[in-house]
Amino acid sequence: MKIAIVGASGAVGQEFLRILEERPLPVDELLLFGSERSAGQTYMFRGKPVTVKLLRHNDDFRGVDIALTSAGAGTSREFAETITRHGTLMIDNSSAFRMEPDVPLVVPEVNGRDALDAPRRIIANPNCTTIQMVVALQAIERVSHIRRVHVATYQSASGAGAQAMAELERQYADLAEGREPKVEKFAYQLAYNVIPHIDVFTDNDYTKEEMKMYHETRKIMHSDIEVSATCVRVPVMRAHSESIWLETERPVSPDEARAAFEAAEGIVVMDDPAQKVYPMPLFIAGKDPVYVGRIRRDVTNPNGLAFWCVSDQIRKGAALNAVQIAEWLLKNR
Ligand code: 11C
Repeated sequence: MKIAIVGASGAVGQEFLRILEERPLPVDELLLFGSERSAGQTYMFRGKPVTVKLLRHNDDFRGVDIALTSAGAGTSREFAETITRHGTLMIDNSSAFRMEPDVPLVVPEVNGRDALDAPRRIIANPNCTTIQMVVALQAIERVSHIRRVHVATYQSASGAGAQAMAELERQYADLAEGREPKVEKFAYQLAYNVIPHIDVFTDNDYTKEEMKMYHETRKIMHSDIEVSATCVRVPVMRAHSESIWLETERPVSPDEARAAFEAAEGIVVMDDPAQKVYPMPLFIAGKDPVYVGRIRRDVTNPNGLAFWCVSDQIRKGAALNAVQIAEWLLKNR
C-alpha cells in the first residue's frame, strides 16, 4: 500500500507516523506532505528518512491508495479534489466534510460499515471529543436506547495542536520566572486556569465544538439522541476527559453498564473508587483505548447513568481512529 500523510509536521501528523510504525497496516511506501513551513523537513519511518513535500495542486497523489489528512479544514477543502481525483481514498481528520450526506463519518467500533459507502472517496474522522464519547455510548446503546446526554469536557492543550502545547509549557515557565505569559492559541492564559470556550460561539450560545458533539454523535450512531455539551480547555498536556450523564429508555444499572463497557471493543474499565482507581489524563496519554470509570446511577433520574471517560485524543481521538478506518476497510471490503 502506498500511504500519504498530509500535515505531516503537526501533532496529529507526527502521531500518524508513530501509529503506522506500530500497527499491522501494510505500508510499502510512505509519502509526507506539508505546508511551506514544513516542506523539506525529514522524519524517520521504519529506519529510513522521508522528506516532507510541499502540498501542491499536481499529480503527486496518483498511485496513492490512502491519504491521511490533518492539515485543517481549509486545506482539506482546497485539496480534496487534487487528492482524490486518481482514486486515492482520503481519510480526513478535519471538520470540512463531516456533516456532508455523501461523506461517511466513521468510528470503526460504532459504524465501521458506513466506511463502505464513500462515493466521493472521502471518509471523515470525527472530532476527538465525539470519538471517545460515542465509543462509550454505543456500549450502553446496545443495552437500552439512549435518549439524551449531558456532557462536560476537560480538553487538553494538545487538542489545539503542537504550538498550543508549547504555549502552555511556556506559560508555566514564564510565570515561574516572573515574566508575563504570552497568550496566542487560547482565549486566555491557560496555565493555572480553565477556559469554557473551545472554537467559536454559535447563534444558540453553544460553541461550535459543543455543537459538533451534538450533530456528529447523531450521524455516527444513526440516532435521535440529544447531546448538550459544555466544552472546557484545561491545563493538561494530552488526553481529553469527559463527565457524561445519560438517560436511557429503560433504567440501566451500574452493574449492567459495567458489563456492557467491559464487553465493548476499544474500552477499558478502570472503576474501583475505594482503591482510588479511575482514569486520569496524565496516565492515559499515549494509550489507545477509551477508558471509563466512576460508573454510577444518576441520583436525579431513575433512567440516568453517570460516568467519567478519558482517552488520548491525538491517538483514538484523531490519528489512531483514522488508521483504524483504513484497517477496517482492508479487513471488510
Ligand atoms: C480541540 N477538539 O480539542 C478540538 C480539536 O474539529 O477536529 C479538533 C477540532 C476538530 O480543540
